[in-house]
Parts: sequence; C-alpha cells; structure tokens
Amino acid sequence: MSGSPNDTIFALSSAPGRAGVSVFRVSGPGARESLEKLSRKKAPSPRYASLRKLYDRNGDIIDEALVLWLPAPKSFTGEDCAEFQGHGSPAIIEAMAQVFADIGLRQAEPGEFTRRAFENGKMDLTEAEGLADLIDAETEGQRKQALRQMQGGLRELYETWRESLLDALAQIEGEIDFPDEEDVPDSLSHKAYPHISSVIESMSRSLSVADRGEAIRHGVDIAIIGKPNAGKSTLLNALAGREAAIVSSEAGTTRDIVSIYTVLSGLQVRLSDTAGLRETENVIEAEGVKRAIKLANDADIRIGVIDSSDLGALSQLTKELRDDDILVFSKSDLTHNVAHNVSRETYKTLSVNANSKADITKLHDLLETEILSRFAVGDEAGLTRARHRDCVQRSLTALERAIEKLGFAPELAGDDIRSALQAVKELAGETDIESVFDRIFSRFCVGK
Ligand SMILES: Nc1nc2c(ncn2[C@@H]2O[C@H](COP(=O)(O)OP(=O)(O)OP(=O)(O)O)[C@@H](O)[C@H]2O)c(=O)[nH]1
Ligand SMILES: [Mg+2]
Repeated sequence: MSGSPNDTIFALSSAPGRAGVSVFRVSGPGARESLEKLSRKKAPSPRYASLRKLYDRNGDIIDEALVLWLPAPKSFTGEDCAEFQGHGSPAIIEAMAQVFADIGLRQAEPGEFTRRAFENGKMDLTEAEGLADLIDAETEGQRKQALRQMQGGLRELYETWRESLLDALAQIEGEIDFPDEEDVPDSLSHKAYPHISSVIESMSRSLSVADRGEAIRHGVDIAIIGKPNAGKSTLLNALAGREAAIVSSEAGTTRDIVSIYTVLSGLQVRLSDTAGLRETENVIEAEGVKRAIKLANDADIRIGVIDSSDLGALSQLTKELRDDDILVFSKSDLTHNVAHNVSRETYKTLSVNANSKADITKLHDLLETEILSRFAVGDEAGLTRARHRDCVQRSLTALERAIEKLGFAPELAGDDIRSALQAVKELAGETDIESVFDRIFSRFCVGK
C-alpha cells in the first residue's frame, strides 16, 4: 500500500450517490487543521457534534454539516480524526473532495483507515477480518459471526492458547536451565504436558468445526443429484418458486449446473441442479455428469432424488451420498406405499409430489432444519477463513511433535512449542506478512 503513515487521508465513508446524509472521514496529523480550515472556526470539544458552515477556498459556502473532532488515541484509527456529516448530494460530495485535496489531503485507499487502526494496535488481524465480514454481511448468520469476531472472539481464543503454551515453555526451560537441582526434577517437563495437551484439544475442536465458520461466511452449498428424469429440475424450480431450470419428460434434459441463491435459516444458500447421472456416449452429457459428480463431492449437503417407481436405482445413487444427506423419493403421486425404511436410518428421507405445495414446504423445512443443525452460529468463536485454518493446523502439528519429544528431548520439544507460538502470532497478524495484509485490507471499500 502506498503513502506514508504520516500523511493525512480523507474519504467518503458513506455510499456514493444521492442520499440524505454523506459522511467524510479524515485521519492523520492534519485532521484538526482540516476541520478548522473548512469551518473557519476552532475545532469543537472532542467527540461533541457541532453544526458548522463549511467553506471552499474562495470563501463560498459548500454545505452546512455536523462535524466531529476525534483526537488520538480515542478514534477508530488511533490517529487524530475528523468527521463531516453533510448533505448527500453528488455536487456536495464532489465539492468536499475538491476542498480536501486543495488543503493537501490525500484520498484514502480501500481499507486504509482500518489498516491504520490495525497498525496502531486498535485491533488485531482477526478483528479487522471480522469488520470486513460485518460490512459484507448479507445474512443474519454472517452478521452474527462477523460481529463476534470483530469484538475479539477469536482473539480471546488464541490468547488462551498462547498463555498455555508460554506456561509450557516456562516449565521446559526451567528444566533445561537447572537440570541438576533437586527441586527441579525432570518431572518439570511433565508439568508442561497438560498445558500442551489442553491446547491440542482446543485447537482440534476448532479445526473440526472450521467448516461451519467458512460455510457461514461463504454460504452453504447444496447439490441436487440423481438419475435422469428423477425430477431434480422440477424440485429446484419448486423450491425456487420460478422456472429456473428446463423440465421435460425426456431423460438427459439438464446438462449444465443450474444454481439459484436463497437464504435458509439465516444463511446464504446456493442450491444447484445437475445433469442426471448415467453412462452416456454423448460427450456433452458426459461432461455434465462429470461436473455433477464433482459438485456433489464438494457440496456441504446433497439431495439425492430417486423416482419412487425405480427403487432399483437406489444403490447406484447412494454411492454419491453421505450419511445424513437428504434422500427424496419423487413422484409420490404416481406410486404409493414406498418402503424405504432401510435408507431412513442413514439419510433424511422424504416422499415428495412436486406438485403438492405441502410436500415442497416439508422439503423446505427439512433443509432449514438440516442447515440449522449443521451450520448454526454456535456460542464459541471459531475459525472463519482458510487463513485461520492454516495457521491453527500448523500450530497443532508442531504441538503434536512437541508432545512426542517431551519425555526424552525437552529442548527439542521447546523448539516445537516456539514454532506453534509463531503460527499463533501469524493468526493474530503480529508477524510482518505484507502480502497477507495487502490482500485483506485492499478488499475493504474506500472510507473504511
Ligand atoms: N407426476 C409427477 N411428475 C413429476 C414429478 N416430478 C417431476 N415430474 C416429471 O418428471 C419428468 C422429469 O422431470 P425433470 O425435473 O426434468 O427431471 P430431471 O431429474 O431434472 O431430469 P434430467 O434433467 O433429465 O436429469 C417431467 O416430465 C416432470 O414433469 C412429480 O412429483 N410428479
Ligand atoms: Mg433436469
């Protein structure tokens, strides 16, 4: 990111375009001066709103605005800040940007305010990521998860890891430094054992539910699969409430993946219809089948669809399903008394007549229940990004090595614990990884 940390930046922090109010933020050593120059008055008391006329270079009034003076360090960035809440017309926004440039302020880059907050110790990297997610949140689940992370949920978790590991390290180093002293028997490294194993346990638990955090961030992926003509596209359309995919009595109608986006149980969901699974000579259809299998493999939940009059195909279909997936016996209006008790133990089963509103509601409710039980935002803060998972996995691997060596080579175990701590530092953003920072902060909008 360009620009010296000492220059003063400005940005429109509200959305561009016509609105009741527009908000400009200024951060840096020239913040106070910008406020006093534009309003031609002394800055108001810190954190008190004051109504001011704002003037351009020629002394013409641009707007009347509420202004705030937010001196360091009690500001979002930790620097001197000023805020201008004026009227939200494109002409005023344009004139304000011009006057800031005239007095020598620089237009902020995306995420530059947040980056300064991070660099001034106002937040760690996980909290900055939480803030980015909160701004992007489109569903209730995303909002809750992001808010908790922004408020330091993940930070609290890794601080407990760090504390335990530092304790373990202290025990081990005590033994190395005083190997012959009577009151420092070799049982010292044994005292390190519970500290390390508690962290291993906690990290393993976090990793085991990391999918959940990532699914909440990215959305839940659901794939509809089954033989040609089973009624997959019909189900997608019924759930979507519109004719998203072509339906016909001809087998092999759908060849590409057709996805619709919806919100279920407060989470973003991508529901995808796929080509019917069968052996085929047709290259286009064969490609569709290949894509269907890949999508089903990567999906969080699969809905297997089987024609109620064609139960012989069940074993073929279940090869692509996993335990707890959903199995729909379709066209129930055409076949009665389907016995499917065996599959009920492994899958969530449902007989569906796609033309019955009640049946579609049942399927919809079943999906909501499944999503809620698998992906509900839990009480504990968790890992929400591949970056978190990677750091924690590396830390965990180092600790597993440490535990093995503890009994016979405590100094080597100490080295592994230090590696584990290093990975925790990376999670926090305490090591200088410019490329990671650039990636995270550049995704913010300008003005945040
Ligand atoms: N009676 C009845 N017909 C259905 C039902 N569901 C689907 N059909 C019919 O079954 C035929 C196939 O439906 P599709 O939804 O196109 O099947 P598909 O699984 O998407 O088929 P492919 O795209 O070829 O893999 C169509 O003629 C549908 O109208 C149902 O619940 N009851
Ligand atoms: Mg289809």
